[in-house]
Amino acid sequence: MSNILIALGGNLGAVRDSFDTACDMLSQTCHIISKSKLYTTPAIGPLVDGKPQPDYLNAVMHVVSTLAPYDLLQELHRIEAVHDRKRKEHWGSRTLDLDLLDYENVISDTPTLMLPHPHIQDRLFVLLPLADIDPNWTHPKLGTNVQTMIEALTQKGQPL
Ligand code: PH2
Ligand code: MG
Ligand code: MG
Repeated sequence: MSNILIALGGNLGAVRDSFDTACDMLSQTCHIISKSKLYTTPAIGPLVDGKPQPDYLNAVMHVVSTLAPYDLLQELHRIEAVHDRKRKEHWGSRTLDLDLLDYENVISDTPTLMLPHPHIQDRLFVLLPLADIDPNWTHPKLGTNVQTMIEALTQKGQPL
């Protein structure tokens, strides 16, 4: 069994319901150990028709699974697709985004599998829910823990 961290996000449609059904689907291949609280967060990304995108709902969960990293990634993409996820604009609005944050501290830099997720340290919408799961989780590449990464972003004035 491998320890895995997954981020959930969405800002289109009934996002809470999408999170629930995504968890149900994920339970077929993963055992869910813990879930963070749900966070309402301002969208980071381009304006749509000159207006800010709707707020996101974000969460993080800890699961264990025997799926290999790439197979798990495929499964996350399949669950996104079932939720009508369209891959159009970079960082555009989306019904459901499932990001593989960490897989048993594996480091991988191939174009198809980036581990840990390259933006963990840049985004409070990932780090705050992650702190609910484990504030001492340490980034396998940077050697910095969640609490320290949150303090660095807060000092830079990143809104949440
Ligand atoms: N995800 C993005 C782009 N912008 N903004 C918020 N608040 N939350 C997200 O999950 C998010 C985002 C790309 O995946
Ligand atoms: Mg994402
Ligand atoms: Mg994604």
